[in-house]
Amino acid sequence: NRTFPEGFIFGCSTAAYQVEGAWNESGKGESIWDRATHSDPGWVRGADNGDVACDSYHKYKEDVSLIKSIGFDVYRFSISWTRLLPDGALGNVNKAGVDYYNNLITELLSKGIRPVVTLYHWDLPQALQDMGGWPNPVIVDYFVDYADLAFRLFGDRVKMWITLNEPLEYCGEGYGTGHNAPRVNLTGAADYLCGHTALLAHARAYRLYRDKYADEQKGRVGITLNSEWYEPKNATGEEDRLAAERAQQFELGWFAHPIFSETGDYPPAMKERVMVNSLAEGRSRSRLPTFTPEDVALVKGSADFFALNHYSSYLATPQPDDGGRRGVTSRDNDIGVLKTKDPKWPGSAVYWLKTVPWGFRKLLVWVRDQYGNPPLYVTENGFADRGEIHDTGRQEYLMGYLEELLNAIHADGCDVRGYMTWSLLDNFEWTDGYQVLFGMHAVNFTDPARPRTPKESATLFKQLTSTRRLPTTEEKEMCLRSGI
Ligand code: PNW
Repeated sequence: NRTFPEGFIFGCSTAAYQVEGAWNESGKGESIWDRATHSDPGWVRGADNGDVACDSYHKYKEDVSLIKSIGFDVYRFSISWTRLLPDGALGNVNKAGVDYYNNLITELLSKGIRPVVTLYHWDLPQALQDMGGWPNPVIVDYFVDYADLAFRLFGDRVKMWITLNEPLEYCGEGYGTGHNAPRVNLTGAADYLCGHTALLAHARAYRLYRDKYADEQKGRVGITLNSEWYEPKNATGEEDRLAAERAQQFELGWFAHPIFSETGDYPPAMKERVMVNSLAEGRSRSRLPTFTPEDVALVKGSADFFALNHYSSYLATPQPDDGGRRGVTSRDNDIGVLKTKDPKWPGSAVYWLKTVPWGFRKLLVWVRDQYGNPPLYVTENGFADRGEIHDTGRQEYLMGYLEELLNAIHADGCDVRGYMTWSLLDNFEWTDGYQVLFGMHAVNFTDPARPRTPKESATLFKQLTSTRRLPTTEEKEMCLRSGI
């Protein structure tokens, strides 16, 4: 069955720092990505940054017409916290920022496209980082104030909200490995503190919406969690099966278990392992913070739907020396899993992204079983190349992943309600700059006008949204030859 269910939603995603540009225009304040890219330009590949990016701040009408021409139902974009609140705090609301998002939302709705709005896609106000950033629980209050403002300003027209995008990534890479802004390298400690604040900030924003806005605005609020699929390296070995399950719990479970499980709180296996390692390091308590019973109750059930970003899979086997138990503090050692890629899996422009469609289906089934089959939206899924128009790698990827998504719906009974692809445009791919590109439209980043050109996958999506059915390979080829 290649048909998508009645009411299934198609869309595409972007994030403010990756597409907007205008980094200091019309009163916008400085974010941690502005600071990190400017203070150490060589840090990002090609010394690139998001100062101009796709210039969507000025070209949003053109973006909306591209979305319209593909026939998407929704557009997922993020609000730049510092465009609305330059210092991160109420007291200084930037009128130009309010105007920009009002204009974007109006433009979308005038073309029949519904906005899906992410409040936080990694661009923390630098002023809040100066207070310690996400590892400091004071950020909860600032985030709730910001969310309150956004609900009040835009909630009459925005009916689907995402509080945070991928806390696993921005905590793990921003405060753990130091790979992303704000480049804090305190793995196994500050990443867990960040995650704790993130869960509380999300839950408080969710409860605020329910209490103050839901009756009148009738919108829904969720959080976007990302997960790869972990497949046991040796299919018959119990050790590898346990390693794969542990990786799944430490990554998706870290955030999903407190919100979507029956019991709430962190996954038991995660609490136990971090405690054991912490004590082995001579500490008197776990590096993983503790939720009070009130916190557990606050966070449990704090989502109206499950939003999932998924890209690829890993093979899992236990980390041979089980490093954490030897006293080196790191989140990787807490997980204790060696992650590899099967060399047979087709590759992309980045090492971590291989085309493994069946992993998507297994992950969807895992979510169904762990969390009671929640209504689920895929909020990101996509493929990286060098920006070519004849994007066969992306087409193969999308055909494969959408086929497995259909299997998950029709054969496994997963309650998947929508699919948003990453991304509308080639854009600033974080520390990979403009060398690794995920768009269905190419952008010429050397031309000040930043012209957009549809890739072949844009045609494929056009066909998808008009037929609501996944074409066969032959139908796809025919459609590409005729240009719809
Ligand atoms: C997502 N991984 O991040 C982000 O939400 C986007 O902003 C980003 O552009 C997109 O994926 C493509 O990278 C991820 O290594 C980055 O597993 C890397 C991973 C997962 C998610």
